[in-house]
Amino acid sequence: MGDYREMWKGLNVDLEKHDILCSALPEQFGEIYLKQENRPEGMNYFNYVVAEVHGARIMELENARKEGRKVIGTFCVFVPDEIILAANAISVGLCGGSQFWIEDGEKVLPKNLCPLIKAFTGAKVSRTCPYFQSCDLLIGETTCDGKKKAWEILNDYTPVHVMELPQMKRTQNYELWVEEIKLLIERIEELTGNKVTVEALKEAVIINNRKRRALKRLYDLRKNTPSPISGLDSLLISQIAFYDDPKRFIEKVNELCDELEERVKTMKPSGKKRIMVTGTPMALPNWKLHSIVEGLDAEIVVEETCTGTRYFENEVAEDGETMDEILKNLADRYMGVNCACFTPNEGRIEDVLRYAKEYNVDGVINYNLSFCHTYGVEYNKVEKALKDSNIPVIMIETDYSEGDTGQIKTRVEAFLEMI
Ligand code: BJ8
Repeated sequence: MGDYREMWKGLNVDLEKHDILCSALPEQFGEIYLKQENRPEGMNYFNYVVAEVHGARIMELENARKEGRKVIGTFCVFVPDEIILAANAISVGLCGGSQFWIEDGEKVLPKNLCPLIKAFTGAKVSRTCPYFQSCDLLIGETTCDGKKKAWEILNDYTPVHVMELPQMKRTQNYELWVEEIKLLIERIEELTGNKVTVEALKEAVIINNRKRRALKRLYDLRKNTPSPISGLDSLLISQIAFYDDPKRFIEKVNELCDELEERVKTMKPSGKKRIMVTGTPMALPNWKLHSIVEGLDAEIVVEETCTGTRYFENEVAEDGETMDEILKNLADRYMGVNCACFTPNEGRIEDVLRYAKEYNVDGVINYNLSFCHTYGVEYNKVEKALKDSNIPVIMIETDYSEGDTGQIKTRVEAFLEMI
């Protein structure tokens, strides 16, 4: 990592604390990622992105800000990146996947709350995440209760614009979402001083669709037996998708896919159990479940999560010619995301069953972050649907701490033996 201390200082990062955070990551990454055997060459770019996670990309954001561009932080796949891009601003998905931030999060939030919320709040409160420190605006959403209320606290530290996400999918809910997108446009136009034009929005739709297509191509390659890429590596790519430069990211994912296409021609069956993970997202650097599972005789071949299929499935229709048409196309695509905060949410059950078949999985791990009630309650339906289709499933509920790693390993081991 280059010397970025001056830059971090300028961003009001707590340098001392940040040093502690930065010292842990290379070792963790080395242990989990670099020790994997036979990784594709194309992963070198993504290794570099992680090595420079608080360096080169932050420097790019800094340079863009010096040129007058704005940086906008998001937390949910419902926030339409197209609007941010069309206003010539930069969107960064803010990670909340580290145990490091929990302690500071718990200073302002209850302990019995989802670790993702505690971690991102802790990252801001402790001033140890240069992405947070680079943001000119955060965009929250009314998804789960914990996030909804956390915005009020984050707003004490930095401006937050909250989008009201409907929780049902009736006609009036689609209409409300279009109105919310319009309000977002107003807020972002005001912040950036740029007009979101039809032309810019059309272009942004195309770029974001290309990104979705690249990820879909990667995931489709994982349908091969064996998968030409580990679940760990695929997860890392999904996590990086949230904050990397979109055009470069598309190029690098496609390069990697070219390589993987060659690989599948010569790969021999490994006999490893094929696993689908479904449930709550895994924000960077949460690699806990994947490293446990892939440390055993199994490969994760698909994630039905927001750091997986929910991020890239379904494109925005590109036939919109007027602002109203494009906004309708955006609303249709985003309202097609099947998050457990919706009721009913039958679409997610259909997705889980479809992926189980498409990716030819031997079993499913339902991953639930502690205290996530929407996904926790929805497990009842997921389990029933999978059992009715004779697909084995287990529920793993956990947080970011390492305390239960041994116990999870034992449970997954027993599950793999059984399936
Ligand atoms: S679209 S999954 S990114 S809300 S924060 S709901 S884990 S208790 S992240 Fe999400 Fe958008 Fe839905 Fe996806 Fe549960 Fe935690 Fe809430 Fe969470």
